[in-house]
Order: sequence, then C-alpha cells, then structure tokens
Amino acid sequence: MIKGIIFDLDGVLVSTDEMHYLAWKRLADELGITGFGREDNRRQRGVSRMASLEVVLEKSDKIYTEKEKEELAERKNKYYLELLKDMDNSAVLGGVGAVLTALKRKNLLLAVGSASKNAPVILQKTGLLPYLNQVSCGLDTTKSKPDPEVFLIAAEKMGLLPEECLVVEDSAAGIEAAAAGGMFSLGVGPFHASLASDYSADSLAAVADWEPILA
Ligand code: B16
Ligand code: MG
Repeated sequence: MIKGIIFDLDGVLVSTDEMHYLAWKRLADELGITGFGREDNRRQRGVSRMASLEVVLEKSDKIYTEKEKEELAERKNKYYLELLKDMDNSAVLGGVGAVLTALKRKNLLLAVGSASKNAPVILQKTGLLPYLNQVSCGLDTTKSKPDPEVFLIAAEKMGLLPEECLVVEDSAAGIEAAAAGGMFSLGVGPFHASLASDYSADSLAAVADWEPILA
C-alpha cells in the first residue's frame, strides 16, 4: 500500500530541461566544444551537476583539473540561474496542480526527490511548495542518482518505509535509483516507454487511474 509519492522535479513537475540545455550549450560554446548537442543533453537528465559536466567535457581533448571543473560547473549554474530569473508557475507542466491536489485528498504524503541544488528556488518560484510535505534535493545528498540516497532521504523525512513509496521519474538514472531503494516507480515524459519502471504514462496528467498504482 502506497502512503507517499516522491516526485522528481525537472521533467516531472516542471520543465527546466531546456534551460539546463541552453546553459550547458553556452558553456560548451565558450570552451570551443562543438560536438555537444541535444542528444548528449538527454544523458544529463536526472544526474548531478558534476556528472552533467562530464557529459560536456567528454567532447573535449583538454584535461581539466578538479578545481577547473568546479569553476566550470559554477559558471554553468550562473547561466542557468540567469535563465531561471523570470520563472513563474507557467513552468509547471500541464495538469500538475490538479493531480497534486487530487493525491493530497487521498491522504497521501507528497515529497520532491530531485538531484537539483536549485530545487528550493524552483519550488518557490513556481508556487509548488504548498503542495509538498517534504523536499529532498541535491543540497541533502552526497551521491547522485542512480544511487537511491535522494529518495531514501525523502522517505525518511516523510516517516515512511521505502516499500510504502512510489517514485515518479522521467530519467533512466532516477528509475534505477527507485529500484535500488526498494521503491515502486512510475516513469513519465517523452522517453517513458524506454524506462524500466513498474508503471508508465506520457505525463502525470495522463495517468487515467491511480488506484491500481497506489494499491
Ligand atoms: P542543478 P531532477 C536534475 O533535476 C536535472 O534533471 C539534471 O539535468 C541536473 O543536472 C540536476 O538536476 C542537477 O541540477 O545543477 O540545478 O543542481 O530531474 O533530479 O529534478
Ligand atoms: Mg528529471
């Protein structure tokens, strides 16, 4: 019996994928890395900022020190925050508010489990915070998805066991993390058909019947 739902943020509740892509692309252009494109960006979904940087740097011949990598990740985040500046609730994916309201009425606990260190800012700007009981994000973790840490922290914050939680994710790393943590998973988003999740749907709003998933 599911008692709590842990939502990934980017790609599940909000659409920030394009902003992440534009910020990484700007950095790649500045570094003279020509081969970085949208196909590579797909592999950056759900993984940490430093792991995402490696996806960009694998296209470069230059070897960067750890200190330089920290600086590059910081620079990308600056570009990303510039793009987030005007974010409001129009960034919330279609039907999300109604789904969260309906799930709350079923007395489920709701949490976010996101790799992003910017999750609190995004939740604040989009007005999603009041829907949530708990937030677990990149600021709480030391390991990134597919490690289950971010979801285990979310479950613990809700006072629930892993098997009482359903994870909603759009990335392969996130679905892997849910399984590694002993949680059920619902895969959504453009690549949901290729995710090894327990359940899948085009989007949160496209889930026709939650009862079998929550049973
Ligand atoms: P930040 P999620 C993830 O969010 C993004 O999908 C991923 O592309 C990004 O690298 C990661 O957050 C870290 O984000 O640089 O803001 O800390 O999908 O786990 O909600
Ligand atoms: Mg995601």
